[in-house]
Amino acid sequence: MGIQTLEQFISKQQAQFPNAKGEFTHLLQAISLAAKIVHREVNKAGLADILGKQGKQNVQGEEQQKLDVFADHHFIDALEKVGECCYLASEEHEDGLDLTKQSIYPVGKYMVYFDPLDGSSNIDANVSIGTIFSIYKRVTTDGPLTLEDFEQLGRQQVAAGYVIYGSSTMLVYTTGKGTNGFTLDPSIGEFCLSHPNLRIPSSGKTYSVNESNYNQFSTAIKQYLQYCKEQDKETSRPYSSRYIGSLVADFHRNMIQGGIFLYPDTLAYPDGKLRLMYECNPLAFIAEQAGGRATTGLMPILDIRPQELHQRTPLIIGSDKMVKMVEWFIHEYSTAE
Ligand code: P6P
Repeated sequence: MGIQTLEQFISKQQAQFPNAKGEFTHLLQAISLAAKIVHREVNKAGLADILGKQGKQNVQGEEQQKLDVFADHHFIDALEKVGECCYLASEEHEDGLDLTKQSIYPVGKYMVYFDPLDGSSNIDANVSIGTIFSIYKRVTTDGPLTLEDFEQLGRQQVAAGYVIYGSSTMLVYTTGKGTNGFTLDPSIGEFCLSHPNLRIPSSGKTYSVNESNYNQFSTAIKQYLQYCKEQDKETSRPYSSRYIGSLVADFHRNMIQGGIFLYPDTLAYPDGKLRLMYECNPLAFIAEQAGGRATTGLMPILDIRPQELHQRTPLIIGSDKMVKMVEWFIHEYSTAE
């Protein structure tokens, strides 16, 4: 089967909806454009003076790398100009952008939450980094956005995806009909279908967690990590430990090879470190659509009722059987405690 570009793939998907007006197609094209622009800068970051700190802190209080700012600017620019969005929320900004109130461009029905460049503290170390995006349709039909629009569950996402800027740049996304992966061919400037109908293997041989937090974990999580290290041929244990410290890179590895990623609550992050709206919900939607599983340990990530834009949640995500095993440990030890 010859090359199928992202544009061709999206058009084929749109053809299944006779009364589709192409709004969603335009939205994905805008995301693809911004991803290509970020790809270009990430791939020459070592050369340009773009490396190093911008000297400003973002709302997370983290040193803001210039590439962060660059990526944030280009995703906002592309998403505002496409005229299909009514709300844009970025990890880099305290408040979302309500386009129904302030845009010189046409306003549409899509709400986009995104982390423009996650793992950016790894840029100087040339470690893979990524963009994560989550797309909802507004619930209200027009006028100002209301709580009903902002409180939508992760299960109500119409699409979610990530871009991983690694040895190759890939765009992986779902619209609720399975998960597909596209690899950027820089020689033609197109994302080409490379991983049709991605499925996370139901089990894997690696676990991914920042073990330096071990002493802060619950008994259940500690017991699960011991379980990972035990010798058991039948379940390919002991698992290998793989932790890149870049969420998209750790998640993508598990998408391809199977495995589990855990960022449980710790003393430093009692609600977990990772963000619900633009990290955990999109990855949970992608994982479930690929046959995987995503939980806080007590409930599915996609069923959390959002309260505020930058809220955090514990995250356990990856191969279905491995995530279920952690849930079993949590159930066993919570009834015991
Ligand atoms: P820790 C990167 O800063 C990030 O937000 C995610 O990409 C990554 O999974 C996590 O934090 C790493 O956190 O505490 O293990 O360094």
